[in-house]
Amino acid sequence: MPREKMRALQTQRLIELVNRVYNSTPFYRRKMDEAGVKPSDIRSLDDIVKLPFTYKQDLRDNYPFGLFAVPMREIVRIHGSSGTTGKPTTVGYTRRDIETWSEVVARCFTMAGITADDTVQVAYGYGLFTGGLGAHYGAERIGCSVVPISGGNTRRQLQLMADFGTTALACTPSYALHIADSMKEFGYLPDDFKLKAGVFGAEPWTENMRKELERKWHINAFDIYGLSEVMGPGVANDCIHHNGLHIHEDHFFPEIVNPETKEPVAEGEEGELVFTTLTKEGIPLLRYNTRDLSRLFYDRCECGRTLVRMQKITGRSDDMLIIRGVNLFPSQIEHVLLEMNETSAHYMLYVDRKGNLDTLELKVELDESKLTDTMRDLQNLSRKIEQSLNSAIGLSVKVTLVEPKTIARSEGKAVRVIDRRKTQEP
Ligand code: DLL
Repeated sequence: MPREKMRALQTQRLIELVNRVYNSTPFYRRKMDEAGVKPSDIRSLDDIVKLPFTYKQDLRDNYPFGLFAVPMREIVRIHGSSGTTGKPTTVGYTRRDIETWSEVVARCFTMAGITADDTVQVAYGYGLFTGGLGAHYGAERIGCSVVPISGGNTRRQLQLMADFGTTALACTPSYALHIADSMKEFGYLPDDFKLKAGVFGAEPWTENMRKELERKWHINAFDIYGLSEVMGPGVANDCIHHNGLHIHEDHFFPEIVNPETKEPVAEGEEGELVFTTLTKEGIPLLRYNTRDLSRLFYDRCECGRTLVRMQKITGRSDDMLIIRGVNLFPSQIEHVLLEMNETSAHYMLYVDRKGNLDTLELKVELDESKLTDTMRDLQNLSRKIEQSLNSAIGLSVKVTLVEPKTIARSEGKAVRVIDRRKTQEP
């Protein structure tokens, strides 16, 4: 679609959206009234800057369904964030939202050269996480043979991949690397597989990691981006030129803003990626600030697509970590420790990548008043903390108890996380 035509479509959809949410969602009506903006003030795409931003915190504050814009009888699916500590975020889809979602994921897989002749193994987690079902519906929409194996059980992943002649793998890049590195252990060689494409996402990964995956699997590896609040996977994907990710901007209107001032940046400059969902019905979002850092490029891609491209995500403007595809804020760990009240609140979280899988180790200082001599007491306490963390954040964490005052105190902003994965990447 020529860019002018796209802008006209986006304008029409934006105007319709703003009127719709103002009249259907008290949250947006209040926010717009506070900002002194009426639906009639939005006449062109440039007027979007008049609208207030929406943040993850707004979804938490309105948990579970406060931002839904339709009655529950129109909601056919609910997804949510994995963490159970604090308030999770919940998103709802109407039947039409599921159709749009399938359509955009189908477009992503098509960019990766996937057709109805392909067998797609979906090794993203199925469940409240949007990865599994999102990829599933998109692949089915194309007419692929879909293998809904979900994440984990690496031996079985390899076995089915070989037996079924899987041609495309959809999972996180770190899991794809882990499966590749397990081939030898389970007696497989790359030639035992018919894999030709990988559609990897849900966590940041580098160009080097792409090369490594392509070399180990003999495939072309593609980057799929998305987030549950906006839809799930399928917001953007790169084409065979791997020159940024094409955003499905007829559904998700992107902006880049300065992380401090929240003002739009000049074209091509880095900043926070913001999306307005132009067509979503269940939980429409006005100017949702993802906190993901990227840049936008509007020039035409060699593939012929006119869709705007976003640079591969380079990081985040907040402290959210992504561990094996699970989003984790260090504050969730702190919350569990404080709630248990068995240790001090001084801790340090170490993130490592061992054999391509992320691992977490938490060092926590014992509380002076609760010092104990016996080894058994210490072991019981660390096990108890490990269990609480596991049920709260859905990730296993190795807990090591250390003596009081042994964790370095910081004089400025506390450093609570040491992410050693970056330096270990292939
Ligand atoms: O991770 C949706 C998804 C599933 C995308 C499967 C791709 C494939 P959330 O759990 O809500 O949703 O996490 C969203 O993950 O804000 C980014 O920080 C990060 N993220 C997702 N895809 C990429 C990617 C899903 N391709 C958060 N590159 C986002 C870098 C990514 N980061």
